Amino acid sequence: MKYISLFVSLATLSAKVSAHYTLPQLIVNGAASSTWQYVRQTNNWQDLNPVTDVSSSDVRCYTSLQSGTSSTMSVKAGSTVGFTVSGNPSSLYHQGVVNVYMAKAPSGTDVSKWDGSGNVWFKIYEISAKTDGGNTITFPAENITQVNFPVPAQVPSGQYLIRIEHIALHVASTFAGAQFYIGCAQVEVTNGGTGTPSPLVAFPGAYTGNEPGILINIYWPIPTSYIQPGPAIWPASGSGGGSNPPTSSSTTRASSTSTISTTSKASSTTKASSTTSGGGSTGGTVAQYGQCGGSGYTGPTTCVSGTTCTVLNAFYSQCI
Ligand SMILES: *[C@@H]1O[C@H](CO)[C@@H](O)[C@H](O)[C@H]1NC(C)=O
Ligand SMILES: [Cu+2]
Repeated sequence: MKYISLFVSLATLSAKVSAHYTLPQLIVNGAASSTWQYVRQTNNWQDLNPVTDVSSSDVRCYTSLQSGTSSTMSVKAGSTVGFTVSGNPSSLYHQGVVNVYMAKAPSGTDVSKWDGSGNVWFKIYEISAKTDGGNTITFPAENITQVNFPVPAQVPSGQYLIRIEHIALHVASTFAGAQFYIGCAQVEVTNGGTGTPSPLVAFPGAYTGNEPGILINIYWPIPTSYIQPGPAIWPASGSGGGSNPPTSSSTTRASSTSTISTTSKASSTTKASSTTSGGGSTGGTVAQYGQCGGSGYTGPTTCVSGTTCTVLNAFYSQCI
């Protein structure tokens, strides 16, 4: 009896000290795969620690100490896939936001032999924060045990990496305080469309760490708005005149059980304060929501017409 209670209190203590996690299982057709079957095993598979240096190559797939490859799963364009959370507890326990990116392996290159380098990543999904002008900030991804999202129907067929990141923001008020929990799955998209994904970003490269959605004190003063890090989602909702991807995805919040696909909390994840267009810069003009200034920034500073370069912090000005 003594033994058991000692064990329990130690377990409780360690859960508090290192409430970290991994994203080791791909969910396809509602079923979770084995751990690290289709998701490349990450460096933190045992210690569960996050990446905090956004300039490190590990911000891409977090596999620098691992073999870096896994098996490749077939998924239909337009279908819903997901990642499970594994940890202590097995949920996105920290307050933060989620982004999901895809990158197509160059033709002729097997995705299992590809590292995902270059300007190849486009964002397909996000779970942002919700704000109401300064009274509250809430994180719809908080405590969810899996992240489900559609593979856009417009994605061309072929082999891809799907990269999920959860950016935990509980200690993000100093530079490199934000914690990145990352996983990359290998998939073969079938029944694909004819879209041209954009904008394309690189990892590392997509973030400087000074973005107002990464370098942020979420507690005080309560942020009046939240700007989701990264480019706009592709395809932009309502664009193209073609078929739009499903806009609703289900998430599963942590509950007393950790089984997959029970107690699903449907959330329509409308992007309250997120970007739906622009995000990058073309030529000498910065698109809406792109960076246009800040300490250390050397890129273009002219905002596309209709937007104004606005200082958000000493390191980041944005066209809004
Ligand atoms: C998440 O879980 C923690 C710990 O159980 C709890 O304190 C918190 O209120 C939960 N948050 C949400 C949004 O469910
Ligand atoms: Cu943690």
